[in-house]
Amino acid sequence: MTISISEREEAIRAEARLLGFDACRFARADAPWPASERLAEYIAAGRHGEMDWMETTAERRAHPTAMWPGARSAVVLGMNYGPEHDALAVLGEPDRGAISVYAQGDDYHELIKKRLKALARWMQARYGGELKVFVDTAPLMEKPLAERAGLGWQGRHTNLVSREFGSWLFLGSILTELELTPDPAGEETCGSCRACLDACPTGAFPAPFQLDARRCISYLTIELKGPIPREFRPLLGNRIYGCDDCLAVCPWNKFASRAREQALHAREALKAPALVELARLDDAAFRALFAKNPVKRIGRDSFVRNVLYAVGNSGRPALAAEARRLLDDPAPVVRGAAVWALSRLLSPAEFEALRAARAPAEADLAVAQEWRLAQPVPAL
Ligand code: B12
Repeated sequence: MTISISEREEAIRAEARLLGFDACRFARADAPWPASERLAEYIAAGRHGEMDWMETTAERRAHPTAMWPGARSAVVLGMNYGPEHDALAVLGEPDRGAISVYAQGDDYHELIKKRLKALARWMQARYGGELKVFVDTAPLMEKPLAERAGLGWQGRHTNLVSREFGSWLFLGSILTELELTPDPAGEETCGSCRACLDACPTGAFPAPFQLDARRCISYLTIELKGPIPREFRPLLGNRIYGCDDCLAVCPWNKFASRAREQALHAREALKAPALVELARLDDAAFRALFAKNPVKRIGRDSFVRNVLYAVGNSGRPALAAEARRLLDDPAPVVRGAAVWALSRLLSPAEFEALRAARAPAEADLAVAQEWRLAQPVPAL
């Protein structure tokens, strides 16, 4: 029996659906695209900040065939992670931390990779051909590939927007040697809307469709090691891991539904955790709270750093006791953030007394600098 081409594509789509994917479409992997040049410009302008891996993999990342010359087609998969609650509501609760929606459930990397591998095995057994699977961490530009396959289009916030799932869609891809029939590409349908650009608390979009990661709260709270530059700290508010502002205001979200995949639903403990509890996490408690969750990737010290900036922005003097205790933390990045938080919560007189008592004994240069530069603010 011969299988017609569209039967093959339809069978792959059906299998993807069974495996829990919400979208599955096909693109040519070997056609040229403008994304290569744009990636080069982005890196030349330094917009990747300290994500050195973007620079070191730039050549392979520029195009699917630069990474794997055998790639002919891409199967691009989407998984809906739409929240059931208003993602921005927690921003109005300054004594609680805002963890971005993508990180409130299980780690999507593990989940999607497992399913991509299952789909790849199924495809190989049926249709043969070499294939490779990708989700997030490999040097493949997933958003332009998803746009080409027609899952949606890259919106002004640079993420892929879907007519069905709004801005809440994870992406994963399988590259294959098979010649699959491509679907029509997505067409940009943002109209004159600039809600995402205006919503960004740090002005991270130098122009529509372009992001300067160095100003993006997602980059600052997740990717950046060491102290977050002082100018951004007040703008973080209570965002302690990632940021959803540009995604959450996208009007296309009105068509979105709650994630079908239960593992991606928000864990109760991560919807709006109290800062006072997060500031008390030691390494073991951190790993237990964030088991199988993306937050664990940044480690306890960077996380508590973020929590302390939120404590400093909380306007709650009662939280100063937590920051005071963390002045003795072994991690310099935590001690430095504790200094900043205290400069925002204590009265200027109290802070000056503390500075006089503690700063001279600080051996770490970066933390000593925090003591020097801290400017106590009277009351928020
Ligand atoms: C590096 C990275 C980041 C960095 C940089 C993000 C960025 N926009 O570059 C940081 C840490 C900031 C980040 C943050 C987030 N990320 Co991220 N990230 C990636 C990663 C690994 C690579 C992205 C990349 O290639 N950037 C390089 C630049 C050059 O690409 P670009 O922004 O797409 O640039 C395009 C536009 O600027 C456009 N362009 C440039 N000039 C012009 C001019 C015009 C006129 C036009 C029309 C277009 C245009 O062309 C460029 C090429 O396509 C991908 C996974 C992957 N392997 O692809 C995930 C990925 C993009 N991230 C993802 C997510 C979920 C997030 C966050 C939402 C997480 C969060 N809640 O905190 C935020 C969103 C922030 C934002 N608005 O982008 C998802 C996005 C899913 C989707 N629906 O799009 C991805 C695809 C991971 C996945 N597998 O699901 N991320």
